[in-house]
This record gives sequence, structure tokens and C-alpha cells, in this order.
Amino acid sequence: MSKPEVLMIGPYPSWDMEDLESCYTIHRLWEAEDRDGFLARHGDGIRAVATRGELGASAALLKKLPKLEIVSCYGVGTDAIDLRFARENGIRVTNTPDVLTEDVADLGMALMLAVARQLAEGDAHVRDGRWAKGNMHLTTRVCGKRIGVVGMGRIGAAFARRAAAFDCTVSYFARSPKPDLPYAFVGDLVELARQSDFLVVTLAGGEGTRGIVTGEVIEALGADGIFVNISRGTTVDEAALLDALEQGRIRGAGLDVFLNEPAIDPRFAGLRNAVLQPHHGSGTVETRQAMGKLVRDNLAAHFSGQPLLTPVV
Ligand code: 8YV
Repeated sequence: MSKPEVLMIGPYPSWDMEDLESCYTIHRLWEAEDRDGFLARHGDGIRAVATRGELGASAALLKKLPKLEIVSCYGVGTDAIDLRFARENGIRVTNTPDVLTEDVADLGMALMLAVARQLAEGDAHVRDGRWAKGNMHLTTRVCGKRIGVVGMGRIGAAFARRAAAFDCTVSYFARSPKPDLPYAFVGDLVELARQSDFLVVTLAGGEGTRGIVTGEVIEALGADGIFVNISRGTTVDEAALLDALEQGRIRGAGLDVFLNEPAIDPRFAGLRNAVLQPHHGSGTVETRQAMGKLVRDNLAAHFSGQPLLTPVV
């Protein structure tokens, strides 16, 4: 029997590629110079798409794949996949929840600590030989501070657990209160920012959260406030954030996500009060191996008629 044909939007690590290539006929869209021509040639045979969170799968792409049965996403966020088109056309969608939660929360903590304790500045102070000439300026404490977590899903809860272990007081904003959690719910994001020393965004992306962190929210965080984003760049009014950072209207920011990744706004590179990461919350070998396995297991389940492990649609 011939192997099912899978369209990959971008590459996965070699350990996944080898396994995928042994089970499926792989079409590598990212290598195609003429994407439309490539899809016109192969689109009719494709039964599965393997994509990544940030690459997604638009309706324009899905329309070119008339035999498509499933989109398997390497990432928990499916905001870049047209879920409505998938639903309306009987295309299944899977993602990779849970396996990446702890690493993304770890990176959130790392960013919060790096900004508050100015790790990059301290590193430069040692390397540049400035230490011998004088001590570095003092920084900001993390333990015991008031943390506002924006979004209290799996990643928000994992972050909150870590913050609580640092003796921080955690409050949160979410669609609805979570009575099982020992943190205070604040239903107004501006109010949460006003009450917080650190505001940490862990929301899912997509239309429902686009621009939810407004200029007013950033303003309410105040001149001593530190902003951390480990969710999606779309959740924030990025122009307002850049203005606030450049003008010192907040103390600093730790950012793993941006608009227009990887071609982000060049103003970020000029900020001394921000720590920037290349969308790397899930970027550990352990987590990426688990994510790849989950993508492959979902595809295998689909093609052997078994229930999907982590269905979204
Ligand atoms: C990944 C992500 O960076 O899970 C998500 O939604 O954004 C990340 O884990 C990405 O999907 C890997 O390419």
C-alpha cells in the first residue's frame, strides 16, 4: 500500500523527520521556490498537514488540499490555523498541549528574573571588566512581589505555582474565575495591572485576545512595573509597549513573543530594559521531542482509525 502523503509547512528536528519520512511521503513546502506551483502539483494527493504553531495553516492553503483529512500542529497554540474552515470541511486538527506547559512556565520565570535582576547587564558588567572599577547598580527583588497572571490556563497555572514558590502573591485575569485555584481573580485587566508589580501574559492567541493588553493596561502597571509575555505577540498593543519601554514608563519587559516574528520591530533591539527571546518557551530538547512524538502519534492514530490523542477539532 502506498504511504499517505503529508504536507509539511516547515521542518521539524531530524529525529521527527526521519520517523515521518519512514511512515509517509513528505512534501516540503518550505523548500519550494514556487509555493503555488508546488501546491498545484501535489495538493490533490495530500491527506495530512504537519505544521508548527507559528506557521499555522490558513484557509487559502487548506483550500488547495481537497483530500485533506487532518492538520497536526507542533505547538499548543492553533491561532494561526483556520479552525473554522477545518470544522466546516470535516478536517481534524490536533495540537501538543501539556507536554510543553512546564518549559514555557520556566521561561516565563527566567524572563521575570532576568529583567528584575538585570542578568544581561550583570553579565556585561563582568565581561567588560567594569567590575574591577566599581560595583554594579542595584536591581529589583522578585520574591514576595505581586504578580498578575493574564490567562489562567495550563501555562498560567504552571507559572502561578512557580511564582507562589517564590513567595509572590498571585492574582489573575481570565474569562471566568477558577474557584479551585488559591489565587485572587480580578475581572478587570487595568485593575490587575494597577495591583501588580509584574504582569505576565500566558493567554492563548487568536481573535478573542487580540490587543487585550492595551496601552491603558501598560500605563496602569506603572513606572516600577515589569511586563512579561510568553503567549503571543498579538495579545499586546505592541506600539504602546515599545513607547512605554523607550520612555521608561514601565521598568522593563521580558518578551518571548512579538508581532511579525521573526522580522520583529527593530525598535526592540535598542531597548536596554528588555530581555528578548526568539519564541523559545518550548525550546528544550526534552519538550520538543515530546511535541514531535505527539504530532506523530496523532497522525498514526488518524491513519490507523484510532481516536486522536489531543484533538482540537
Ligand atoms: C512553538 C508555540 O514555539 O506551542 C505553541 O503554541 O508557539 C511553541 O511551542 C512552536 O509551535 C514550535 O514551532
